[in-house]
Amino acid sequence: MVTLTIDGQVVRVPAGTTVLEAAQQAGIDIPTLCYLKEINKIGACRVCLVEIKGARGLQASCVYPVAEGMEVKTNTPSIREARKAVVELILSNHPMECLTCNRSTNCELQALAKKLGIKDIRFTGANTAFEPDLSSPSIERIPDKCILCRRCVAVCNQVQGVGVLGLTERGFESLVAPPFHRTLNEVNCTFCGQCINVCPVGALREKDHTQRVWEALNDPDKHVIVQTAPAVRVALGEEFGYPVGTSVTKKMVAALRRLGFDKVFDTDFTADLTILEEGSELLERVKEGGKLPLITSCSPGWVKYCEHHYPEFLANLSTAKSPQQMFGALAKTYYAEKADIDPTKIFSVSVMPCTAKKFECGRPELQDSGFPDVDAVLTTRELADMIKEAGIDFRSLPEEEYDLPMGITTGAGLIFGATGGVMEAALRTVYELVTGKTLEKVDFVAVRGIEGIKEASIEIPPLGTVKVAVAHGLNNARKLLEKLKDGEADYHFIEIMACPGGCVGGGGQPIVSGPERMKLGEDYRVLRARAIYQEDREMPLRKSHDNPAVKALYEEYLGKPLSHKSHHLLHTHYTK
Ligand code: HC1
Repeated sequence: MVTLTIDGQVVRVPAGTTVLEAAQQAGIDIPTLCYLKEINKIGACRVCLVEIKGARGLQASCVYPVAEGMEVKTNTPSIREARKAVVELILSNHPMECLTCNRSTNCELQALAKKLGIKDIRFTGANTAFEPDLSSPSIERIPDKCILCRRCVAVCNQVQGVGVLGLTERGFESLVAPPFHRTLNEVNCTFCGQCINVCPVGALREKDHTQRVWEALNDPDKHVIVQTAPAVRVALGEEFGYPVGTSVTKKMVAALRRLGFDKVFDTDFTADLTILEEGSELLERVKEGGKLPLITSCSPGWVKYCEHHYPEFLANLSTAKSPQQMFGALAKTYYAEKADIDPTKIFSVSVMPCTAKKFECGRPELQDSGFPDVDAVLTTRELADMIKEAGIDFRSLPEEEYDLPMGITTGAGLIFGATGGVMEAALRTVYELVTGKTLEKVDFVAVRGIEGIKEASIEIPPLGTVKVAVAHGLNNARKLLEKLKDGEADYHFIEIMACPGGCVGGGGQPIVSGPERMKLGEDYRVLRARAIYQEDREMPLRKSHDNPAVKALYEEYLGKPLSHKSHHLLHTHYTK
């Protein structure tokens, strides 16, 4: 341990701790901008400057390690003046579009300017104008607003291992962009949106689908239905002041009705259906010597990563469509027939924690109803914007239930939203399908949690030992696939989710700012996942094959898992 003083307060921290982290542990607030806990520690923005006795000039506390006997000051007139000048310089080259910026009131630069008491800007920057990149179906880059903090570069390269963003050029021409000034659509971007989640300003944002949804809602000829993904319900509340990790499922349903949706359904219903199809596919491959390990394909960012970087594993991907797309395919077929509605009049919206879902819904492989299966994809943030725009007082809403039949779900469908959830849901079903026995302990805790790669073995007689693995975050996916390629691991079934933490950490979720991440005692994705598992525990049904609405769907419409009709509507093939 190392003992130092910060602002006269004695602090003891482990060796290797930075001055910023030590101050934080002592409850002393040092402002930051480029720093992002566990992701970006580069001392680039110079906002976290402090005075260290004996050191020359002011030092960036986010990269300065503590030392025995060190004396630190964090709040002197010269430190405050230096921080102010740093932020004024950034602002001198920043578009003053706060009134219309999508990050207004949720912008770390705006908050910092306020916190530092900046009322005038003494400097004039070049205000270099860059072309916005609106090319991708999921993510838009507005480089004029970029403050070169490089958080997005760190998350894209180190956390996701995708590496399509980097710093180019010099001086006022400096730019964070894909190589050779290509657009995001021209490079191997997976559209995971993790860059948006870490951007402190409005330089990265999702492709807006709110206008097309408003138009559909305002059209009396349209029957507008909505599905909500598992992870949305445990994060939406953050946009309305609830603590991270609060589940607002039933208020969300009420809000969607007040927005004017004709039916409010749940993606968890088709998550249950996915388990029936994917579980059956696993058993078929095991029995018939098909390609193993079977790898989940419900995360579109992962599928795109696989196509770009590991096409040799495409045959391992489950042919089962993602729950979003299964829902879309059924909305304009099964539901349209059941509700006696002309499918051309149905407008199908999904609310997703994910930006890549906007790309997924446009994939040509995923249009099997004869119409666009999903017409619009709102992120959790966009749904919150619409609720606010409609003047709905979210916190005062009553709790309401989903509509029938595609709102009937189980805990297994719900846990899809956290890393390991698809695997756990599959094991709950596969065990009972194979053994014919009731699974008494449904919690497979070995596949839960935030560890990057999780492995487990489960005895399923007469199949024997079933070996599974779970990876979340694309860098972890890469490590796992490399192990497979090197023959260092063998599994029957693998779950891969593109986003760290799984969908609870999706690129369309409410943004947890840098300062908030420091203040939260735990990883925000762990808190959201805990809310999911809590809700799962409280569900009357916790196994997908027990879902009565899924059983009815098979009886009335699909026949059985992997039937001809199931294959037509619910399965696809990804080929390179
Ligand atoms: Fe997900 Fe999925 S779990 S991919 O993370 O399989 O986005 O929540 O909707 O489709 O169900 C996302 C979440 C989501 C699908 C399901």
